[in-house]
Amino acid sequence: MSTLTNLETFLEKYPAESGTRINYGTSGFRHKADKLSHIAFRVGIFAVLRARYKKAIIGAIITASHNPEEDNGIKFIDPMGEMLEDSWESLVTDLANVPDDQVDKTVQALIARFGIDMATDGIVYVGRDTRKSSPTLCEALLAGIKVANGTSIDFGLLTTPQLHYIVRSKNTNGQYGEPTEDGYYQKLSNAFLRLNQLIGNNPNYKPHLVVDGANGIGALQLTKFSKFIGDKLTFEIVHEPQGILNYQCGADFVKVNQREPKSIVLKVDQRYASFDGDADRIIYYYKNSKDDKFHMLDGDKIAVLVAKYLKETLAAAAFDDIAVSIVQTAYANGSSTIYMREVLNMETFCVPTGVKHLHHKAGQCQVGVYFEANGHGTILFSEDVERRIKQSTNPKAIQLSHFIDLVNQTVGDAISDMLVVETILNSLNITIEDWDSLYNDLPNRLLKQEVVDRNVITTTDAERRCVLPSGLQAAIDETVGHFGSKARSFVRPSGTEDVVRIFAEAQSQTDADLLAKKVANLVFDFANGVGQKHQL
Ligand code: G16
Repeated sequence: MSTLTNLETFLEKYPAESGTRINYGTSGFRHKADKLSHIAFRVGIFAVLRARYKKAIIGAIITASHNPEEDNGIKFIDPMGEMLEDSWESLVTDLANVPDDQVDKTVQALIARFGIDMATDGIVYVGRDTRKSSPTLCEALLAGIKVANGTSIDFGLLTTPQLHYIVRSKNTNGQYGEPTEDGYYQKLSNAFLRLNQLIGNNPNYKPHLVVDGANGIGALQLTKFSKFIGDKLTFEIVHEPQGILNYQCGADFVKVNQREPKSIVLKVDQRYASFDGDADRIIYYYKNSKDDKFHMLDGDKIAVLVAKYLKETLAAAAFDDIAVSIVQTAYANGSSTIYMREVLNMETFCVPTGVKHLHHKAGQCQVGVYFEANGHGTILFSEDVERRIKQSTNPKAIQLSHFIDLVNQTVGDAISDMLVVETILNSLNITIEDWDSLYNDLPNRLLKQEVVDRNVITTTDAERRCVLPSGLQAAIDETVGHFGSKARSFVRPSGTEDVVRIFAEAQSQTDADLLAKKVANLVFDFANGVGQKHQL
């Protein structure tokens, strides 16, 4: 007998489309929004099973983050605010893609396999970004939760990291923080104000920042947050209420195009930051007074700044034995890795793209700093390190203790990361130009290539080598060989967009651009490219 209520009615309302298989990718389900209603409905059912299985609250956020406005997506948040456990990704992919007449059977099989007690609570916390399609998908998700006889709490508009924070806070009975949106602002603002009071106002640091919220949720939530810190840090928030999400603005636009958002005119002596569509990434930039040009400080530069600060502050607090390690992906700029290893003397790790991989590795370190080059990252403190720091009465340890509270340890968080960067610039008494000059990025270029089926490309070695189609890696190696010893390039199928990504790094920007185009053309040839090849 089915344990679901009114399933047939809702299957009629949210029928599956045949032919389009949608996988749980780098960051949940992502696709054109009009293809996702039945997925959202089934995700609702699945979330209740997951909550019952874990005997804890589960989160489900509706967002496609950096993707264009017409896309949308749904991602789970596990009880401690972490990403959905790997082995359950394929289970939800199956449920999302079976024909309508097999939904019940698939759900009953999951219940039996995991011994899920359908009589217990199945509570799901729900949030969404500002996309026009989000309310409709949210309705489908809530319907799924109801069909599985679960309980939903709909928090409405939230940044993705806010929902991660709320889920963890609730599941730790408030130990991590108060499990509300206001609780989030309270926790971060208290930590920020206390820490900066201890640091004081250093002369080279100006507490004002221009923030581009990608025309999305980040701008709305930062406006609310700013009231909690008053004039201790002021913002000019760039947000066009009628503007298109992520269009010619936002962290991904800035990172990929290596330029400021179209609506911003850069001024010297001013710091700028861009969030992405759900405010889990941040990129800094400014106009350099010496060359009058745009300069970008991406996730790698943020990781270096954080690592340098932590290393120095831990030493000053007499915690020399606590190691800070850094987790990056293949996209990390070669110069950043050299700086981390050779100047900061830190251990670095390279893992596949996707916050879940970085988070997992960083969780094995005493202090794990992880940032993707695209500005997605955070800092994890092991329980033991956190306990030692919080117990110490050393003045620097007290600062570190507030610093820990400033970090959203559940996931990368643009608002929290911004407060971390601002605090460190103040603490080190440096300008953004000083920060930028810690090391020089190797010129690089990111491209996308459309192909008939991106899954024909498979990779190994943390995505740095391509396994299939056969012959592609050898052709990439041969091409890279013509660009000097510092050159490298790799390709990988995106987990969030229907494209293959191409990364190239070389001694000069001209070389990096040319290498990327050549490798994109190889992808076109070996993997059934769509559209036009690059003119060389
Ligand atoms: C998501 C993931 C990131 C990843 C990015 C791009 O970011 O959380 O870890 O770097 O997608 O992934 P891919 O290259 O596979 O498309 P976001 O900000 O879109 O959620």
